[in-house]
Amino acid sequence: MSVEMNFDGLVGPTHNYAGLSHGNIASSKHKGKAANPRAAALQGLAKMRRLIDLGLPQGVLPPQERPLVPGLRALGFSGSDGQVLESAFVHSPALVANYASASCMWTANAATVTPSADSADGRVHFTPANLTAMPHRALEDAQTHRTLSMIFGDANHFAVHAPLAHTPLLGDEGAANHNRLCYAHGQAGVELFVYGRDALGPRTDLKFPGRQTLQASEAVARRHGLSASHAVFHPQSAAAINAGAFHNDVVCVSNETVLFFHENAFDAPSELERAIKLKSERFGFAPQFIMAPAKEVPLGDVISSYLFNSQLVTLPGGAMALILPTQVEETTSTKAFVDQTLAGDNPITQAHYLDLRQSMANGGGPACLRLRVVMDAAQQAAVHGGVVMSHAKIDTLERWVKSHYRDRLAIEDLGDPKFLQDSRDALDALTQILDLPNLYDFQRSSA
Ligand code: SUG
Repeated sequence: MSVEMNFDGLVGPTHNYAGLSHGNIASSKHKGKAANPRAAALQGLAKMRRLIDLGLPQGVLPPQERPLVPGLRALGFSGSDGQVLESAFVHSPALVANYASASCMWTANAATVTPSADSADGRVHFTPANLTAMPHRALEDAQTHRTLSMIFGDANHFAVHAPLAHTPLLGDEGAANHNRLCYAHGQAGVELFVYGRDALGPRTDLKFPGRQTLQASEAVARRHGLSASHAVFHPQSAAAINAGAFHNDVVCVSNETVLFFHENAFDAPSELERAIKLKSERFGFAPQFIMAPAKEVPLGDVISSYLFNSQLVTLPGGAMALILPTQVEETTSTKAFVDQTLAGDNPITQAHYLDLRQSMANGGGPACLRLRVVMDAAQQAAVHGGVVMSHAKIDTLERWVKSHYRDRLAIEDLGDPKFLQDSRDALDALTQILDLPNLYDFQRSSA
């Protein structure tokens, strides 16, 4: 039987607020504030624990090596690793902030995933996202590719593609701009690719970057062996991007037959509904559209609370549940909409609110923190066991966080060689817990 497994990003020890993401309102608002990496990582682990308690399989993706000394060295800084970091920081704290971000925690941006029910060759396909739109995020894809290749290494079951080329033509933000609709996870379905910009089309009036391009979405679909009968391509609305919905998953989430979204998420939502309905007929299901009207739920409330950046999951008994950030409960319009949805004639019957404030302050809610991978039993058995979560493993990771992570991190700490060493010690210990030896550059170069 097929299940959907969420692979959450483990928050790295360098979690900080550098205000790096233009167009991400929370990131800009918290620029320069001190962060609490320890609380951030524990909040993320508490979410994983909650999902396990709800009966769902849960995996983890390890953080990347940051500060990324090889990246700084490639810019011409020299000396020991500590000297590279110090001299780069003297030159430009902002530059080091880009090479020190813990942004890979938002694993919805790690890759786009096509389950075997949709792909031409019956394997699960992954394309690591190149994240070219943001300088700090564009540093992630090489390690993401390596990490996914280690975890999903069995080529009989999985195909991990190389990331798309780093060109403005092919800006790819991964699963954050990808939704899937189907009767049940293991069955063939419709994959909805939402793009922010047509890189070959006329210039638009976007105030903030339209990160995902149509050309990247089309390339991913082709590589994954998705036939035209499975794929729908639709633009994000400029109104949503300009209001701060830098990824489509800030205004929309899907699960099985349900598309849950805001009225302003897409231009021409009725055209989108028509296109999905047409394709879903072939796969024998009727999609259900749950749209929040702008007059009841203002777009501003959606973006500050992250109502649609919820996880929408099917629990073992068949009930559908929303996993939401506490900000949704604290915002009158979004709380009312959730209550109305639970009482309405639709499959969503549960809402669970979680405190993810550390990640939320950088624009990352529950849905940003997870990569969904649908797998059958044989595919699940082929996943690298070290990253499969259990209560015992979460206990171990909590202890690891408590012994290695700081509870306060400010921008001025990022250039400190002692901080570099502490972060490496933490990651080195982590590779033992997750049984991923030599995952990081610093481990391979000192081997
Ligand atoms: O890419 N924030 C991330 C948030 C990503 C959220 N992911 C999804 N919506 N799926 C981003 O903008 C902020 C880092 C900083 O400012 O220091 C950051 O990268």
